[in-house]
Amino acid sequence: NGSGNVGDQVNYKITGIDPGAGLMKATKKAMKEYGLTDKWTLNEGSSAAMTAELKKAYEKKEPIIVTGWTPHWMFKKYKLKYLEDPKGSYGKGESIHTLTRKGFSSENPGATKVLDQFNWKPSNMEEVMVDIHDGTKPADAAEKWVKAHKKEVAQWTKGAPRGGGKQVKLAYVAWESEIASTNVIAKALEQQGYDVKLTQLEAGPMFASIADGSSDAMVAAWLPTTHKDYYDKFKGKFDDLGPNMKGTKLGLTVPKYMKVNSINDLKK
Ligand code: PBE
Repeated sequence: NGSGNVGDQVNYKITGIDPGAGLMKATKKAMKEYGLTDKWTLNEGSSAAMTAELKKAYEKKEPIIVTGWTPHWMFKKYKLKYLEDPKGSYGKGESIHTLTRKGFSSENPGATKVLDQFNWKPSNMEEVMVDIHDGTKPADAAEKWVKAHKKEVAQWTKGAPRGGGKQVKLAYVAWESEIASTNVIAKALEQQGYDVKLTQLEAGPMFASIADGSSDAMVAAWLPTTHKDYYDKFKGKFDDLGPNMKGTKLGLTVPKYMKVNSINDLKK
């Protein structure tokens, strides 16, 4: 497919996502560290626009480089690979943490308990993501998952009192992974009798809304690297309930039909 080096093939373009994503920051860092500076550009957009471009290229077997992460449905639907990152620009494997606003744990100990016990695997999240990608509404996909995984959900709600209609305001970003996780924990809380409200925000405002108390909780803090800036900026203004998932990954992603294997090779 195509001639010349990889840069020429993709017009020196990397298809990114929303500018607030930690993945965009990591990609800018990677581009510096691997010397992809002069001709290369990182396009900003959204994760939905990124996957639309990927689909278009993939169907025509055209070369494309996107910013990718795991868990994501795209690794289930397409044959993709991460470019090797020998310099470690994208950091190591991470965890996704649950954060709550200050004061929430004493005002709503029941919901806090559920949020604290919320914990699942990348493969679980991928199931929900694939279902949503296949056309199921996020709330319906979440309900389906919760119904089919009573054992897991029982562990999250174990020992937590009924909600009695108490409100829980969850903030999230429209990343496919976070659409899935936020809808699933929302269903688990609703099942427990809480009145859950979802607010979609950009990444910075999501962290800010926990810090200023306008949201109660989020299940979308990728740590220690991806959201380090946001985490450090608001440190002391939220409670960190710890990981709800381990084993995530970020990096430059290409279809397997491309010959390139390492970010190092993009310079050639
Ligand atoms: N993501 C998905 C986010 C965190 C969750 C990898 C796109 C980010 O880069 O900030």
